[in-house]
Amino acid sequence: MVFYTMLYTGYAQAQHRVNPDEIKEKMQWFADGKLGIFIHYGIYSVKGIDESWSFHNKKISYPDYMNQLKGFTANQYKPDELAQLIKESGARYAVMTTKHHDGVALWNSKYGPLNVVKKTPAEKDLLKPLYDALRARGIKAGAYFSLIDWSHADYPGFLKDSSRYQVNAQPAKWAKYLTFMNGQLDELAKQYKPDLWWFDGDWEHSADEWKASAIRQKLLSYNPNAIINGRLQGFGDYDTPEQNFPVSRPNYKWWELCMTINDNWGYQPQDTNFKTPYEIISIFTDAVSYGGNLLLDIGPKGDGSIPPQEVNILKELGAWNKKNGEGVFNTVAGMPQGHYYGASTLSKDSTTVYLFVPAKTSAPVLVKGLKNSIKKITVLGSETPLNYKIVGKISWSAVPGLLYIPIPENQQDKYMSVIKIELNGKLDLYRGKGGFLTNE
Ligand code: H79
Repeated sequence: MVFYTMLYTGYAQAQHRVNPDEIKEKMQWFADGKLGIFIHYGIYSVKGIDESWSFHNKKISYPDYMNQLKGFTANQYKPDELAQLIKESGARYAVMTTKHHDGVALWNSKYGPLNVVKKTPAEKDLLKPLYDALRARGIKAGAYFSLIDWSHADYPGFLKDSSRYQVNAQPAKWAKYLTFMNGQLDELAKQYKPDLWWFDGDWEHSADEWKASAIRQKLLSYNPNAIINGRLQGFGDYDTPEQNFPVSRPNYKWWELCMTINDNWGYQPQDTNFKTPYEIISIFTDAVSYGGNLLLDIGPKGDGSIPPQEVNILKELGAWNKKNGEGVFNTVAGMPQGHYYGASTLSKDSTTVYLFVPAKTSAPVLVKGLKNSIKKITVLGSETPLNYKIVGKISWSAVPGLLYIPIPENQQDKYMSVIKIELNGKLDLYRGKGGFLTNE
């Protein structure tokens, strides 16, 4: 058994087996959507402890963990209100935990007894009404599904320092687990038709062991347009950095940062370390400027209500998106580093650049190496054209001058202003080193 007591740095993602050219059409809504809301809801919210990991890491006994089943009422779970809040946040998709590593299914699975309909006072399917409410609002519906099921007698892993068996020693037992797991996936595919599958826990087994390729094929046979996240040992469609913000741009064409709104995925009452709206907006715009999405997580309480701090953040984010969304949704990654010290995006036809400017700034914003002439500069939320100045342009050289844009204080956003630069023609950048000729 391996223990991860040191900083774990070797969690390499399996090599992508999917050719981006073959999936680019179905990926378009995801590429345009930019913002998703992740929902971690499960029995762990009753005591407010780590989802599944608390018993796995032996912070609580397995029976005590499972005792939460008795307290899971979901009597304040209001899927319509939740979907409305998600809509208001500006998110284009939502991903709901259908089953975490603890194996507790949130729908009435006929595979095994461990689900909230059969085993908790909630006694209802939590997925159907949410998916319906999301779709009624034009929001894509995603299903988080843990490949790991530490509760299942046929699953090898259990506690951090004890497992039930080794796959190669008992292949028949493993095959039984896969049959169970695939049965649940069939149920989800047929009953809820997820637009997106968000797998988790693939690191416990190889692609061959999971039969990852067959899972992909099966899910696509139900819905060829379903998107599959990158946690299927190479058989997914996009990369999924978790919590850690990428400082250099991820390699794969599509990626999504999943991040908690405070420090935990599920509801934990002692965790009040909420990110501020400004922090969320700056993380969001930074991800988008690198061509990625943000999947922002919320954790409903055991009764299903949403903590007020989370409601507030989603509403603030929504208000910001309403005013500034033009610079984010349906855009593409921004200028390469070196032209502007901050996040930027481009319109799809690359005739407009959007710059993200943290509030409050008194100094003019600087853009370097912009060869295009400028049609107009505005701040989103206002029609008034901004004045700007081009500094250091040498008349006989093709090297562009420096563009300085002062932003009037009364036009600045309280969190993040978006400066819209409309160009004549498609963005054309000078990438040289300052020589007299443009290629130097
Ligand atoms: O559902 C949430 C978390 O419960 C789950 N994913 C999000 C969305 C999650 N928690 N931790 N992780 C995923 C990553 C776990 C990494 C580790 Fe390991 C498992 C560190 C040590 C054991 C993987 C395997 C990395 C090193 C070995």
